[in-house]
Amino acid sequence: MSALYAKNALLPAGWARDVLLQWDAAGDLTGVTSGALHPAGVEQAEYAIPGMVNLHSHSFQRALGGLTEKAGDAAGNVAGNVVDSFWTWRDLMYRFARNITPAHMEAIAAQLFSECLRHGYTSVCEFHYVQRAPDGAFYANAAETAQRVIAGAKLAGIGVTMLPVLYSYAGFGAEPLKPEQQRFRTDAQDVLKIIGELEALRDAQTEVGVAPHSLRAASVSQIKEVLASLPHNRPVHIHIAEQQGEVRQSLDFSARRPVQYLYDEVQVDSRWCLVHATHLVDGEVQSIAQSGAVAGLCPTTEANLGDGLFPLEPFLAHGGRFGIGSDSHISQSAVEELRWLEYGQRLMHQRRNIAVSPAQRNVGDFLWQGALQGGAQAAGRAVGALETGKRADLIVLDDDHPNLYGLAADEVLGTLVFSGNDNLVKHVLAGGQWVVREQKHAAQQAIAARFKQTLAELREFR
Ligand code: NGQ
Ligand code: ZN
Repeated sequence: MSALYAKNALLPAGWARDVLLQWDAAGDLTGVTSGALHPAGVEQAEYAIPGMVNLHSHSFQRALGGLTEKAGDAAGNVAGNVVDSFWTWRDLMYRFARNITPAHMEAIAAQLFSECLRHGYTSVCEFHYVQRAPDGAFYANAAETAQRVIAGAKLAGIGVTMLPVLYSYAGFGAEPLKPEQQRFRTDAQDVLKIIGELEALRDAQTEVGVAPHSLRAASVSQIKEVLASLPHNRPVHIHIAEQQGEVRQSLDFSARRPVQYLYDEVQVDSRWCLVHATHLVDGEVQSIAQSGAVAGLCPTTEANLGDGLFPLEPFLAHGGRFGIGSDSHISQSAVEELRWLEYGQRLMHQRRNIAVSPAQRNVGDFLWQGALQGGAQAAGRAVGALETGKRADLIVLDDDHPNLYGLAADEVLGTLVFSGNDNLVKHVLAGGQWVVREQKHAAQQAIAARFKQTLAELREFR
């Protein structure tokens, strides 16, 4: 039995004092007792909060971060007539994905996930679609690349929900895939086969769900085919309504906007995570909120790609559930996602303190707790709260840092999310293991060395 004694701990009902947290060898919390005495020999922390869930990741894109920030770089751009967009970024990303090997994917995932842990994420949902070899054939083992990403997660020590992607078309109406999308090609049976292969890897740190890539890349009948055979209660994630262009294509094809089309055709419930869901009309906001699905918001990537802003305020007013993801990984910080989520709303509405509820007026607390709940639901794992039976996933904040000096507990998350750029995540416990100590990941050097070697190999192709 292992334990931590927190002078202040963020529990589901809010901050509590003098909390004894205990967990077993399997990494599950076995006791969360507030108002406890400090047992001799038990490590003490000033502030402990639950580790965050990163509900949307394409881990390989970590190796592309920062390299797409030059105007007119993409195929099809004409000098002097440069319109860079989500779609031109996507061309660059496809080009980057061409040469990546399974070993690269593992090395990148390990690096990314170690960074995520250092910045407060203890779980990740991997939306995994580079599933074939560069020539478009499956590897001998169809689940090869998914297993490599899971191996990267194990090396880093993060909990993972692997979501093999259904990806058959280039656009609505079964438009044939482009040559550069052939590595991503799966049909419903392929995806079910991969999920079957991954079954043996499921454990307390590893869940497996599914992800129809988008309504562009997967048809409604395929989605139904997969869902009919998917084991019960597995998470289902989909990209939806990220770009205005996608909304127009959906209207042209189905006479409905993407979210409306999805809700008309498929029974969307609390297993679902709608990633981005940026461009919504009022009825769609209500549909998502009422269905219990999670809106998977990725503010830094959505800003980076020029998507738009999610209508958070009406969504919350309808009781909508949300979580955060780092998606393309131009940021690996939970703090940055939450800060941008709120700042996007302030800029849009020209007001302050928007992500709150009648019961929770502190923006930082509301965002952290909300993203924990939605993230845990989207991950389909017992995470996201310091309570008995949940995974022992927590962050000890750096109470030596001047930012946290002399704060009341209910000022801590506002400070964490909105003040400064130092990383206040000091120690991280994931699945009952101390994977980060004094801001250093346990395997940081070895993981980084392998990642740099991978970058050297991949950049030869640029
Ligand atoms: C992806 N990323 O699958 O990596 C997508 C771009 C697409 C984001 N949507 C590709 N951020 O949507 O077709
Ligand atoms: Zn995505």
